[in-house]
Amino acid sequence: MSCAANASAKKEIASIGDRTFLGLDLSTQTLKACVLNDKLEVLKEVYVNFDSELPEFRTIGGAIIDKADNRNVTVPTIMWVKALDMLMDKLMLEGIDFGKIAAVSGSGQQHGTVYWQRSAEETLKNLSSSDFLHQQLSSSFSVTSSPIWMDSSTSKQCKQLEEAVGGPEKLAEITGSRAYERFSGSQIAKVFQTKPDAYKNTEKISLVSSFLCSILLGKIAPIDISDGSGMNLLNIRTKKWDQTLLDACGPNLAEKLGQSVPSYSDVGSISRYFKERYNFNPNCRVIAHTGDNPASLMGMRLNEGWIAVSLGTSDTVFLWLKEPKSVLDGHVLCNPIDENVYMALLCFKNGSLTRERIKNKCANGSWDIFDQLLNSTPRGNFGNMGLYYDIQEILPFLQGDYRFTKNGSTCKFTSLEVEVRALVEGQFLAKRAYAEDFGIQVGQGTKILATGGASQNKGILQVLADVFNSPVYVFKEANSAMIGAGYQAKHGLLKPSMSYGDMIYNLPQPELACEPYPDAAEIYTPMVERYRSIVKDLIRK
Ligand code: ADP
Ligand code: XUL
Repeated sequence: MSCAANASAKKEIASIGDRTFLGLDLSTQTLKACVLNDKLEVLKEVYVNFDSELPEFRTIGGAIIDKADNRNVTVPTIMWVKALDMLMDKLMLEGIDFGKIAAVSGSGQQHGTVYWQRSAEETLKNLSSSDFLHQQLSSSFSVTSSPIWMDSSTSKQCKQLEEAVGGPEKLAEITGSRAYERFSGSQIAKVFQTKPDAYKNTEKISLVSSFLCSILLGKIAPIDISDGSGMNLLNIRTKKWDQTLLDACGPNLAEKLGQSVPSYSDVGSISRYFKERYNFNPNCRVIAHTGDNPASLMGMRLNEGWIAVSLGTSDTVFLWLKEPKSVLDGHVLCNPIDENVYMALLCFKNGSLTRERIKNKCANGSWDIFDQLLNSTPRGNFGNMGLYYDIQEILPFLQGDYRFTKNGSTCKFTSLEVEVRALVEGQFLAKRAYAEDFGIQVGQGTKILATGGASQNKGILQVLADVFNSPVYVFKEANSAMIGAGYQAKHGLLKPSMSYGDMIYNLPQPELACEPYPDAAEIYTPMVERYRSIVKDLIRK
């Protein structure tokens, strides 16, 4: 579309008084959608859970862990397409008036890659509105199982990427991160090395976010710079792909990735398929999709002095960064709101699914009993400490369960309640230790904003407040990535005439959920030091 035509389409949509915005989140366990009104209030939310509603794909926690080598973690790409069919039907059953949706944006679990077969773009352009998407896109993927962020099978490719630019420090300086197994660059390199024919037959490569966007757009959508900085391929200062890194992964990669765009970019109008099948307004705009953590940053409306802690399938800690910095543990990503600033991100793989395992083992599968056990033990847990890594952890790079009493390591704690507290305290001690190592100030004046599925749990939030010795706040709506995508839909539509700051100015403030107990610093500051020394010893072994 020409600039003039684009501007007039924007104008027409903006004049619709009761317009709405659609925000999607293709997360690890669930595909989520919300419809927001013009005041950014949530009108409707619908979900499709992969394990329970698409049992034919046999995922556990939304993923398939290879039985022969549990470092390989993938998702059948077509499952996500089928989930989108189901989500759209659910929105229709809820009586959503698709004609009022002025713009749509989305978020996706970060780092996962989708491999589009040659001719897939043709298929996307010519989808018939009388058939389901999953029927028509079933042969569109050259690699049928997408590697996702839980994968840790690419240590060899990580080494190659770091060597290509002169070491981990240099890679971190260019891309914001040293090489990480789950990052898309090493995942793409592994596909090239292990499935050369599939790589050759791949016309385009999307991230999970830009894949979802491509379906809505009816053509391959660009990768946005914020999710793009989770690939170890993008120069976070110039916002361009780094040719040396592309070459280290596979041939013709620049062509397969296409040019990256700012996250708020208007990338086109909704495809004919959605106009005809669901009666979307022909002027409905599609705004670039981004990663779930960048989308959460938007949805949580973070200000300076705030640290976000997301307790979803993965646990993450993130915050707004004015300037990029080079760190070896953690990531610097481009910011989804403004391409001149950045965000810091720490990711811990063993989040909710590990908490669920201990809940099932110690609390009969009940969060209420889990909380009772947690609350029946004192802060500091009588000197017991536990580290639980069901799958290969990122920070620190460890796997397995490790338990310690005051006097040294043990294979079993004396009671279920000690185990529950050891898990939750151990998870937050790790977050505080790595946040401090990143240079994040924790303590006086710090405020924590919690989100994600487990942020509904007051007992867990209390431990978070105590370990960080900081108050914890929450929004009523815990799905901040989905909400952030809805905000981005409006932001992308109205930019530059309305800034993100102006857009969110009147929205309600977060609510205080927990305050730290007065003895929190005295108990947990020495425990953070003990955690560091335990981890140092475990890594050395
Ligand atoms: P994702 O977006 O990564 O798919 P969510 O943010 O939707 O994940 O969180 C899902 C997780 O929330 C579930 O795995 C579950 O363990 C956790 N969860 C839901 N309710 C509670 C609760 N009351 N206490 C602790 N965890 C909870
Ligand atoms: C972030 C990360 C995860 C995924 C899934 O680096 O790997 O948080 O985005 O949520």
